[in-house]
Amino acid sequence: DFMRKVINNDVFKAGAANTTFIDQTPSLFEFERKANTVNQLLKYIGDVTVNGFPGVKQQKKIFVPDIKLKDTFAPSDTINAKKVFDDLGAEATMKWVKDQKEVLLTDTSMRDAHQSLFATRMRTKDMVPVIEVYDKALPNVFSAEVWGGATFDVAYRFLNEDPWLRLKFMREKMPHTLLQMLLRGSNAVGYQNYPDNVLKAFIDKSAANGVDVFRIFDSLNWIEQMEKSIQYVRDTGKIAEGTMCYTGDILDKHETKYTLAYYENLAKQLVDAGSQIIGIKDMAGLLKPKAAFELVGALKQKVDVPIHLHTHDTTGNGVSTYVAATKAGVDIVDTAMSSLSGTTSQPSMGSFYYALEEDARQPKLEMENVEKINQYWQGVKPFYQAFMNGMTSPQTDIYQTGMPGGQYSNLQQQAKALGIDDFELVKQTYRNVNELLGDIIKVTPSSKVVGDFAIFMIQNNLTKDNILTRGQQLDFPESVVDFFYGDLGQPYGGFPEELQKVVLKGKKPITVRPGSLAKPVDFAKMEQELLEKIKRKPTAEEVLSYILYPDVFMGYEENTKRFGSMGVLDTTTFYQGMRPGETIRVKFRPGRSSIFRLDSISDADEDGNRSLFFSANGQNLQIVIHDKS
Ligand code: 3PY
Ligand code: ZN
Repeated sequence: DFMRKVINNDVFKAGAANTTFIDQTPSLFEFERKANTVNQLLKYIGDVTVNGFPGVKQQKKIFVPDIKLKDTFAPSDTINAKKVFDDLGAEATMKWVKDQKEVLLTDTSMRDAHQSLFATRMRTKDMVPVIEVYDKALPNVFSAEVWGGATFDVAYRFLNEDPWLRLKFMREKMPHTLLQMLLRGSNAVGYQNYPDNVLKAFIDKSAANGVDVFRIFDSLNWIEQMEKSIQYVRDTGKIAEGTMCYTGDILDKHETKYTLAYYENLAKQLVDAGSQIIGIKDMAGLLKPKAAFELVGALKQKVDVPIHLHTHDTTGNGVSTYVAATKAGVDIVDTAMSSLSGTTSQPSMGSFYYALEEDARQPKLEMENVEKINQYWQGVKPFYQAFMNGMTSPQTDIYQTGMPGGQYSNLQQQAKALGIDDFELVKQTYRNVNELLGDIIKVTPSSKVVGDFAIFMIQNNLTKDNILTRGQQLDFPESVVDFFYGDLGQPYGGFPEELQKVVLKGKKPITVRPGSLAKPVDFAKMEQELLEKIKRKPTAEEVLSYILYPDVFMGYEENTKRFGSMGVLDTTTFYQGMRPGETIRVKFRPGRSSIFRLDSISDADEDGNRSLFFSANGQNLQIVIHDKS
C-alpha cells in the first residue's frame, strides 16, 4: 500500500521518468566502483537541502521527460581514425586524415561545450547514457574531446568525482573513437607551472588511461612552454596536436604583432617541435571567415601536417568561419551537438553539416543519429540552468575585447561578487589592461591575469595614466605578480619593462622557461605523504592529482569519506537536495534501489542544528545537519 502511494505521487512519477533509461543502462553503475551507504547519501542530501550547493539558488525542481535514446545503431566496421590509429599508429593516422575528402569533426560536447556553457558542471552520470551511443552513432568523427582543460579540477572541486574514473569509463565504452584532451602545456590541467617530471608523469598516465590526442597550447603561445609536452606525448606514441592560440585580426592592416607571418612562423616551430597536427585555437571567436580562409590556406602551404580548427561561437560567426576554413582545406573542425552549441560554446555540428549541403567536403554524418544524441543533451541541459551564463545572443564586442568565451561570464560573476556591476566598465578596463601589457594572448591562465588586473584597476581607481606612479604603493594581485615574474613564460614581444618594475618592486624576473628552474617532484615522498593523510595506499593517479591540486584533492577525499560517492544521485537532487514531502528513488546498482522520502525538517536548535526526518525504504531515519546560514 505504501509503495502504491509512493508510486502514485506526482513528484515521484516525474522523477521516475528519469530512471527508466537508467534501469536499462547498467553501465551507469560501473564508473564509480565505491560502495555507498544510505546513511552517507542522506547526509549529503540533508546538507544540500539545508545549506544549498555553491552557486545554486533554490529554484523549482526540474524533471526532464524521459529521453528516448535507443541504442540501435549497428556497431560499425567503418575504417575510421581510431581504427587506423590502433592498427597503424599516429603517423599513418595523420596520412589518413589528410587523404579524407570530407572535412572531419571533433565533438566537444563533453568537454569544452559544457565548460563554456555551464561552468564545467556536467556530471559523469549525465554523460553515461550517451557515451556508448556516441561510439556507435558517430563512427566517422575524428575524435571526441572529453577530458582536460577545466574538467579535471572541477570534477574534484564541485562534482565530487574522480576525473580519472571518468576517463577510464569513457575509454572502456568508446573503443572506436579517438579520445582527445586539452592540455595547457607546462600548466597541464592547472593554472600554474609544473616541474617537467610532473608533466611527464601526467601525460603518461593520461595516455595510459585512454587519451589518444593531446591538444597542447600555451597561454602566451611560447614554444618553449610546449616543447616538453609535445615530446612527452610523442614518447607515448599518442598524437601530439601542437596548438596556436589565435588573437588579434590578421585582416587588420594596422596589426603589427599577430600577423599572418607570425602564425606561419609559429606553425613551423610547432612542427619542428614534433607536432603531428597543428591546432588553431580561437578561444574568443575572433577568427573571421575571410581570416580563416587566409590562415588555413597559408598553413596548408607552409606545413605538411593536418590542420585542426577550434572556435567558439561567441561572436556569432562560427559556422561561416568553418565553411571558409573548409574551402581553404582545413582537415578537422570542432563542433558541439546543437543543444550544447552556440554563444560561448562551439558551433553546432548539425548546422555546419547543413551549411555544406551539396559540397564535396560535407562531413560524413548520420544526421538521424546526431538528432537523437542532440535530443538527449536537450533533455539534460535544464539540470544545469543555475550555472548558465545568461548569454543568449552573439557578443560582437568581443572582436574588440578579445575576451575568451569561458571568461566572459566568469569575469562578470567575479566582478559582481566584488560589487562591480558595470560590466561595460570591466570590459573597457580589460582592453586597457591588455594594451598596458603590450597586447598579449588571452587564454587560461593569461586571461585570468588580464581579468584580475582589470578588477584591481577598477577597485583602486587606477588608469593607464596613473598606474606607473600610484602603482608603486600598491601590492598587485598574485596572478599579476607571477605573470611579470615570468612564471607563465615570456610573452611575444617581451614585458612592458616600466610596469614590470612597478609590479615586481625590486624582485628580479626570470627569462627562462620556469620548468627549467623547478625542482623535480619526489614521487615516492609525495606518495608517502598522501598515504599518511588518507590512510591507504594511493594509486599513481591519486598521487598525481594530489601533486597538481593538494587542497582540492584532499577536499574531495574528505567529502567522499563523509558522503560516499554521489554518482547514484540524480542531478537535480545532487544540486538542490529535497523538499519536504518529496520522494526520490536511488538505484545503487541493478537490483538494488532505495526509495527516500523527506518527511519534514525541524527548526534549528540553539546550536543551529536541524533534524531531517527521512523514510528510507519505509524505515524512519533522522539526520542532523548543521545549518550554516
Ligand atoms: C582551458 O584551458 O580550459 C580552455 O578551455 C582554454 O580555452
Ligand atoms: Zn575552447
